[in-house]
Amino acid sequence: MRFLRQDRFISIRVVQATLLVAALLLFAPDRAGAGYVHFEAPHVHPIALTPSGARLLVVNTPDATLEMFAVELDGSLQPLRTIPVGLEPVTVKARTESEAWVVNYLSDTISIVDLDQGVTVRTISVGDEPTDVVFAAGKAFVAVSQEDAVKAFNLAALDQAPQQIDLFGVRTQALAVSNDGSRVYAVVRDSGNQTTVVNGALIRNVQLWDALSQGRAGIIFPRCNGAHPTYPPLPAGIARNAALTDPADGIPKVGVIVQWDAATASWRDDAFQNWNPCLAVRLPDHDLFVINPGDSSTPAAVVDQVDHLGTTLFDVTVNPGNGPVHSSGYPNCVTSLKPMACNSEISRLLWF
Ligand SMILES: [Ca+2]
Repeated sequence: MRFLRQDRFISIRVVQATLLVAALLLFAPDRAGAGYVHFEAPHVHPIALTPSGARLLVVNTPDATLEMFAVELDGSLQPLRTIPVGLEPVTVKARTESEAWVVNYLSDTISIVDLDQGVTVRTISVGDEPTDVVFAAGKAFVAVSQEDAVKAFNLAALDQAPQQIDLFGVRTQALAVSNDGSRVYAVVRDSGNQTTVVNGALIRNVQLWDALSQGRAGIIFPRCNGAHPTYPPLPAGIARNAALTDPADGIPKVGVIVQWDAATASWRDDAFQNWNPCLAVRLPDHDLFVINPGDSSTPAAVVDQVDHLGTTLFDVTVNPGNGPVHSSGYPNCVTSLKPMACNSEISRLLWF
C-alpha cells in the first residue's frame, strides 16, 4: 500500500512537472533564432526523471542541450542547468542520480552527462542515427536506427568496440528492459504489415526502359510469370471523382496494393484476388525483438521475436508493477483505399 501511495504521488509529480515543462518550452524565447533548420529528428524518450524523482531532465532538441530542473515536493520545477550535448538529442535516460545518457540523433553520438557538475564528461560514437538507450547486465544497449541494429557497450570498458546485434527489420526505434533485468526489448519502427505493391507497368506488361537502359542502370524489370487477375473493383462506398479522365473501363492503370495472406500463402488485393504470378518475394514482419543481455563474459543474443503487432511502431515499455510489455504504433491496416482507418494510434499488451 505504501508503494501504491508513493507511486501515485510520483505520478502526480510527473504530470505536474511535464505540464510545466511544456509551458516553459511553449513560451520560452526562440534562442535558436528564425534561421534554425531542423532535421525532424524523432523524439523517442525526450523526458526522464532521475531515480529518486528529484530531478527532471528534458532534451532541448533545437538548442542541442539538456535542460535540468529540480522537482519540488508540490510538483513545481526550478531550472537548474542547461547542459550542451550533441546535435538533435531525442532521448535522455538517467543511469544514476548523477549520470544521464543523452542520445544525439544527428551527431550519431551519446553524451554522458555528469548532473552534479552540469557538464558532458564523455561523448561516444555509436552509429548512424541512434534513437534510444537502456541499461542491463552491466551494459548500455543503444538502438541505432539506420543500421537496423542494437549495440551493446560494456559499461566497465566503454573504449571497447560494442557488440552489434542485427535485427531483421527497418529502423530500430525504441528499447525497454524487463523488471528483473533479464531481457531487453526492441521494436523497429518500419516493420511493415506484409503489404507491398504490384507495379502498374508490371501488370500491363510494359517495360519502362529498354533493355540497353536497364543494363546501364543495372536494373532488370521483372515480369509476371503467368496470368494475373484484372484490377479489383473499387470497394463499396468509394466513388471515382467524375472530373477525372479515366480509361474506358473506368479503372486507372496504376499499381495495386496487396497483402500476404498466410492462410492461402498468396498475395491478395482488396477483392482477395491472387497476385502470386507477379510477386516472387516475401516480406518479414518482425516487430518486437526479445534480447538476452548476457553478462560480462557472455554476449547478448536475440532469443525471441513477435510478429504482426502493427505497421509503424513508436515505442515499447514495461509496466513497472507487474511486467507486461506494451508497444504503441499504427495497426496493421491493409490498403491505401481507406487510409483514415490507419490513422489511429494503438497500444498492445503482451505477457511473458
Ligand atoms: Ca509489423
